[in-house]
Amino acid sequence: MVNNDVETASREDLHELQSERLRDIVAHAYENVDYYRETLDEAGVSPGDIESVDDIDTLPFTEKEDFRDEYPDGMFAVDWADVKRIHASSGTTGKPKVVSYTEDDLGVWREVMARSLSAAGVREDHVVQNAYGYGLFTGGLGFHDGIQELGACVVPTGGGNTARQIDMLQDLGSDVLCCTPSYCLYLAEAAEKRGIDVRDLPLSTVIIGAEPFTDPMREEIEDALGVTAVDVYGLSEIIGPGVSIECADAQDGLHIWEDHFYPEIIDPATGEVLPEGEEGELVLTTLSKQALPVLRYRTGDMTTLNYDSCECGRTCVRMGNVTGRADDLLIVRGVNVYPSQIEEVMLDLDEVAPHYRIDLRRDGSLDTLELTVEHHEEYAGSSESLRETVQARLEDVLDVTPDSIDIVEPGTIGRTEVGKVQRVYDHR
Ligand code: DLL
Repeated sequence: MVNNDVETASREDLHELQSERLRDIVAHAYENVDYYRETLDEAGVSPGDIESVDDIDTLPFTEKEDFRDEYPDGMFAVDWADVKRIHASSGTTGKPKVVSYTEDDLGVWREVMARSLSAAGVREDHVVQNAYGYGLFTGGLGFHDGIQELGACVVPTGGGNTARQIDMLQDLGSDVLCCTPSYCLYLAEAAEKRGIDVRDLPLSTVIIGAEPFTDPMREEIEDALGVTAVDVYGLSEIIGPGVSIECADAQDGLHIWEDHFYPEIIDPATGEVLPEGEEGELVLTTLSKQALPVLRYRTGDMTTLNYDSCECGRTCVRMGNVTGRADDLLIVRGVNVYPSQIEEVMLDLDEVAPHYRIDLRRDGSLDTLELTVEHHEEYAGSSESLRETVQARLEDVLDVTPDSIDIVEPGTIGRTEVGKVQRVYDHR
């Protein structure tokens, strides 16, 4: 462990630390950010009303649109002279969310990333290949700094350039690879085309995040690369990667570094805080960030919280694997469909490769759902019989059946070499 005292603190001590930090951060946000002064005043809450984290639900939520409205620096709580790093999250529409860090914030980020890597089983003598994109995206530099803070060796390959990525894995014998789950599969596939089986390389762990993935997808990755796949979670508005991670010991939920990030789960429809264990939208409050304090941020990510003690000895709460976002819900002819439901079916079928896309269109007033899936390299049967199998399996889990299921050759569906994979295309 990197910070034994905090990582194994008693829940009481943690509560006290969180309460002290929350009081300070609310005051800091109120005093330095017009947006927070206005929203807290409107809600009739003053910083002095916050005595402990138990009062957190009196604070209003912050939403993605608020970041966009305050673009670029309206949410900053320090002078530009104290801002030492900028990142931004792209988003598919509208303005990016610009996020900032003071020198101390960068220190916190390095530490939570080092804690995360250590929890994932990375050691000082490991060679860690970092294939997250460097630049405004928080993945590349966030991992880079954390790997160095831990004292391991970083290979800063960044995103893309797959041929070189494979050379490095082979020639340097990298122990750990950090990249998105979809890129793991792409890399294994590209290596195979060059006659290299990644399973024969020394690589033992991949640290995957930045995109939702289901458990069957993780198994597919572990099989294809012969590794342990550890789930890492984070978002730019809160800090970047390093909000939470699975420990290699239990691989059963992601430990949230609660001394810096306070989690709640709410009902996305009503905003009501849900009891422990129930699934809902994750809301996070930064407890220490100076440049960009964020109060009760609605992440849009759906998960659960588990406060049971963990076999690794860490006492901080664990969140469930995020398989989707509150706004992922696809409404097709009035029926709710989550892409993760389709993914689970696809990955459960040996005849199907882990590559698919979902297209939604509107035909007159009717929605249509088209599914395209690649058959597995070794599948020798007919497309028609595979289509029937896929259709029957989907009918078991969905209340709406796809209007078309297209079985295509391996390699037909576009791969994502850089950035986040897109599997759903809503043309409506
Ligand atoms: O994706 C930070 C990151 C980089 C995390 C590298 C992990 C590894 P953003 O670009 O701001 O930041 O996107 C954040 O990505 O709200 C989730 O919807 C999604 N996401 C991130 N990690 C996971 C994960 C980075 N492990 C958004 N599982 C978040 C599922 C994830 N979704």
